Amino acid sequence: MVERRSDRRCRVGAPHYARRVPDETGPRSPRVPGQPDATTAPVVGVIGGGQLARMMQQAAIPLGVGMRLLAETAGDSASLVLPRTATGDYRDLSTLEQFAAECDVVTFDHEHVPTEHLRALERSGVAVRPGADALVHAQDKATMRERLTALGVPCPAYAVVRDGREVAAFAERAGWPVVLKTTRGGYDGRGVWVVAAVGEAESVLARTADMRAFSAGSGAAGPAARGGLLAEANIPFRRELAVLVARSPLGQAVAYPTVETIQRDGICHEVIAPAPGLDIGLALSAQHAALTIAHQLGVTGMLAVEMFEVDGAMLVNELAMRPHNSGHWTIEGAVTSQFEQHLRAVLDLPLGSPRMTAPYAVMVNILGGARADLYDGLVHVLARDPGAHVHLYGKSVRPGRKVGHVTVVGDDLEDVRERARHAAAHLRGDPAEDNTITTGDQRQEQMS
Ligand code: AIR
Repeated sequence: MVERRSDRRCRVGAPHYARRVPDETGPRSPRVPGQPDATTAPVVGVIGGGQLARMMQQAAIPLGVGMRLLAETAGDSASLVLPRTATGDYRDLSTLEQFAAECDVVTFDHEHVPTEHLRALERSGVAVRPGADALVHAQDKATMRERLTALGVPCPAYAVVRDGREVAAFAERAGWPVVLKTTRGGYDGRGVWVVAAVGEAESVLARTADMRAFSAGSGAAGPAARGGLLAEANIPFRRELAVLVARSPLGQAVAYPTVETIQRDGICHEVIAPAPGLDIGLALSAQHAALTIAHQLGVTGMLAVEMFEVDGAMLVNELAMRPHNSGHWTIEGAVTSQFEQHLRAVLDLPLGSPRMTAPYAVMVNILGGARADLYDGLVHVLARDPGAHVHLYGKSVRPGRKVGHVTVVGDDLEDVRERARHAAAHLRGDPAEDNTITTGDQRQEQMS
């Protein structure tokens, strides 16, 4: 049995905000590289070493909070900036147990850790945040749809389908095209297909047969989805919205302003905060829905709720329980960034203000493009716009991969948007891209 750090001195999750004091009688924690002897600050363990973990580390520094990483490789985006990085397989329970023993609380940079391993960690007393019972709703899309529907949260029509006949029966009521999604493991457009006929659906089912058989056998999928794909109605939305909320184990919760997200091929390209021209009633009901979901599901940490705006109402599309791309703007555009908020929430510290620091913030992703070395574009961008905030993730450039982002905040939305777009397009090596992204408002104008 591994002695856990939390056995020795952890008070994370105590229903108060007391500062921890070293236990005079108990064994003292060994000196940990990168953390002074004197501190009683907790150590947050993050599973996954991508850009989200990297930006969490950036937020841990001013709080004086320790962070350990379980990354896949020493070259991962966050491994490059964190001295206390373990490398290993997040699908291996003993690796997870050893890692958790060095941390006061365990959280995530992605949703791929097997649910049964999280439950095993919880049974042995590890503070997993968000907990497995909450996180499963972000891991398994069929489980999420069932639960949200039971809670009365508006969602697109859906069914779990295992063969062409079931897809056809679903299309009878929801219409073609149908959106097919793997229930687990997909992100950034991966694991999603839009099919217009039974034959196309059958070919997706055939291509995913091995993966579906594996998840049915391993128990990775929820009971509803075992061996199936999620079929959803293709929603003719006006635009996509997202709400980020944070909730602590104590139950304190805050909501960030409702934002517009602009996606292409399932990948987020741009985020505008707040969503321009959004009806105030709809903005508030979106925030209310996100807070209700966080409360009902018992989420701890950040929750991102992605939504479709349709005819003055909203439908929930996806959930994520970690800092999310729709909240990168908060680093400069809000009093408390989503990364700091996530750390505060998983440590059960008082939450910070989600208020914006300027009337508008626009974040544009840098997706892997023509330029192999992003640094080559930096001089131009920094010289052209001293107010632009550039974030490069240290990742190798692959086409379409999220390798950085730019945020600009200010009073004039058009100005802020143009500057963020230009900087991101130049960094990816494609200045011609500047004007190709349209917002929901512009799309509406073009259609009318
Ligand atoms: N991520 C997690 N879920 C969705 C996204 N985009 C972030 C995490 C993860 C990284 O993207 O930070 O570690 C993986 O990026 P990539 O480009 O290596 O697939």
